[in-house]
Order: sequence, then C-alpha cells, then structure tokens
Amino acid sequence: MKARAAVAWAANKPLTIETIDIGGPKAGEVLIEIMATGVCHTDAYTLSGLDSEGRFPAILGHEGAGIVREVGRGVTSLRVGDHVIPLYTPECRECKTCLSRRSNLCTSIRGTQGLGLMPDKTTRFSCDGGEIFHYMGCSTFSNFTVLPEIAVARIRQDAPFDKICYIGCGVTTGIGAVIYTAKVWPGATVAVFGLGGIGLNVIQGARMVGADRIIGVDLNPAKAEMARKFGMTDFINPQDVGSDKIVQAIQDLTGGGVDFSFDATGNTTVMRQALECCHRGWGESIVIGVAEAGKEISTRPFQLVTGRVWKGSAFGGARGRTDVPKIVEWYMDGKINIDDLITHTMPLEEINTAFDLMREGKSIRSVVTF
Ligand code: NAD
Ligand code: AHE
Ligand code: ZN
Repeated sequence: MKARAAVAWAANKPLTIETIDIGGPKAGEVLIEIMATGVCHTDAYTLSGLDSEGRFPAILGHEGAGIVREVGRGVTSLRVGDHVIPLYTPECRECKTCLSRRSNLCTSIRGTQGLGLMPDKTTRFSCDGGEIFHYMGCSTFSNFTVLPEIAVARIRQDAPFDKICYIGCGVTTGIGAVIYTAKVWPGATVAVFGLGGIGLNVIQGARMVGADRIIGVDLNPAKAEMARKFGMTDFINPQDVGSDKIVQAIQDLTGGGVDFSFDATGNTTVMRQALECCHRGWGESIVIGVAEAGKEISTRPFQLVTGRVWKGSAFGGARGRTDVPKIVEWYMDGKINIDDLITHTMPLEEINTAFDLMREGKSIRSVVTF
C-alpha cells in the first residue's frame, strides 16, 4: 500500500514529504496508522549524522500514537481498531532481560532495530523502488508504519493522540527516570540539567514524588518560566555563574550537594558536572542525554569512591507494554500535565519547522498531526 512520509535522505538535509510503498504486516507484526507524532531531540541527533546507528535514507520518528489497522498471523495481544503507542524499547516478556525484572532493555529485537530493519532483517518501506530504513523500530514520521506486536502498547480509546504521543518518549523518559530509575524519595533535593522536552518531565516527576528542592540548569533563560510552572524551585544559568562554578553553586544551594541529578542535555561536560554536584556518600546522577558517537565521560574515581553513583536511563526505565498504558491513565486523570509542554502543533508538510524550533530553543515539544 501507499503511505505519506517525511523521508530523511541524508544527514543534515531537510526531510522531504514522499509517497512511499509500505509492505503489510508479517507474522507477529501489526500495521499502524499514525495519527500524531512528537519530534524529539534524538531525531535531530540522528539527522545530524552523529548517531553511530544512523542509516539513510530513513523514516525517523519514535514518539507516535495511532490505531492498529491490520494484524499479521499469530498476533494475539492486539486487534484491528486498538489505539496504541509504538515502543522503541519493546517488552517481549521472554528474553533474559525481561525475565530478569532488573531492566527494561528488552533484547529480543535490538540487533535488527539498530540496523534500521524489521526482525526478519528486511525493510517494509521503499520509495521509487529504493529501500528506506526503519528508525528505532518505530518510524512514526509516516502515516502508516509496521511494528512487531511486542513493541506496541495498547492504550485507552479516548486519549487524544496529539497529546499522548509524547508518552511514546519524552514524558515516559523524564518521569520514568525519576520514579523507575532513580526512585527519588519525598523530600529529596534534585538538580536537572537541560530544561527541554525531557528535563521538564524530570521536573514534573520530581514534583510528583514530593521532592523538596528542584534546581534547574539551562543555558537558555527562556526555559525557566515553564520549568517553574512544572515545579522548579531554583534556576541557574551556567553563563551567569560561570560553567566551572556550577558544581559549587549547587553545593552552596543545598548544603553539600543534591540527592539526585539528571543530565538531559547530552553534553558530556555537563554529565560530569551533574555527577559532581551530587552529595558525597549517596548522591546519584542519572544520564539521560544521548551524546554523539565518539564522546566519552570522565571524572576522578574519587567521586565514586566517596559514594556518588553514576547511572543511565533509557525510556525512563519503563516497561512499555506494562507502564505506558498506566502513564496514559495518569494523563487522563489529570495527574500529569502534557498539554502545556506541547508548544507547537503542525501538519507533516511543516515537519522541518519542528526541527528548526528545537535548534533555536523556541519550542518544548512540537507535535505533527496527520
Ligand atoms: P531539547 O532540545 O528539548 O532540550 C535540551 C535542553 O538542554 C535545551 O533547553 C538546551 O538549552 C539545554 N542545554 C543544551 N546544552 C546545555 C548546557 N551545556 N548546559 C545546560 N543546558 C543545556 O532536547 P530533549 O528532547 O529534551 O532531549 C534531551 C536529551 O535527552 C537529548 O540528548 C536526547 O537525545 C536525550 N533523550 C534520551 C532519552 C533516553 O531514553 N535516554 C530519551 C529521549 C531523549
Ligand atoms: N543509536 C544511538 C542510541 C541512542 C540512545 O541511547 N537511545 C536511547 C533512546 S533516546 C530516545 O529519544 C535508548 O533507548 N537507548 C538504549 C538502546 O538500546 O538504544 C547511539 O548513540 O548509538
Ligand atoms: Zn526520544
């Protein structure tokens, strides 16, 4: 069948809207009509050519919501008409990692996903006879896409697609990093580096669990207003205090350092600051930001010897098929705010504007509707 997609033909080139050919779902797969998709910084990162797994041409996008239109042979957990959120972190419930209950990083299809292929090592997308790669197993910048059943969360039918698509990455990543990965406790002190689409959800999560003090750090002072609305108690602009003084500034504010810090910038210098502003003896720093290929983090081992803990979090540590439907419920019950974070909504034809707004620091989340 035909679909309408924004195709990334090469790194650093604007996406172009194409009519593509898409193969139907094979055994264990479903065809989804995407109704809305967010644009995440990770899409921009891959488009920049700095993602070691980035392959072109590809259909990017991994923050979508839609409706199941066709199911392949053997699919048991989904039906035509189900409302769903595609998952770049599947939950097969059978692999060593899923069975361990220690991590959300399901391994069953990670190998082919990183190659831009479906689990059978083929691509379902082509344009004028040339193959197009999948992206993060989702490819939500297309009005139709194909996913394995294990990478699809079924959600309630009355949730608005143009809002809950954000749960497909940013909301779950930010709130999940707080509640599933760090397990922030009531009364904790928290520092959040990067007040974009992810960092603001970290702030929202920290407020939900009852953190006392939530310090936000961003180079863009325009981000402070929204952050305050979501629970930030103190704002630091590294340009005001000097970026080499950030750690000291946070220690001074908190009497020795925070209980938890989160990097939501992807900058490895910032990741070090985030670790080092944690309290001696117990402070934990969670790396969420994605750094480009070749970048490394470093610190003095003494930072760890003296009790600070460095951790990472992918998709907020959430188990997609289990946790995503619950997060949709939280939104529908008014427990979390998504609407205010979606600053821009646009049709697919204007998707390049979403990338421009993000680069210029003018948006929090842009959502594309089909
Ligand atoms: P964004 O562009 O919306 O926000 C990034 C923010 O960081 C901006 O407000 C920017 O001003 C700020 N910033 C940049 N450099 C800074 C610096 N040196 N010091 C302080 N602030 C700085 O991006 P986003 O969508 O929120 O994504 C944030 C990061 O999280 C990206 O690296 C993205 O790839 C990553 N991410 C990771 C996961 C995961 O599962 N681990 C999921 C989604 C996104
Ligand atoms: N291909 C990238 C991987 C980047 C990365 O770490 N991705 C996150 C999700 S970002 C969503 O916006 C993730 O889930 N990581 C775990 C995994 O298995 O990829 C690179 O840098 O090579
Ligand atoms: Zn993302």
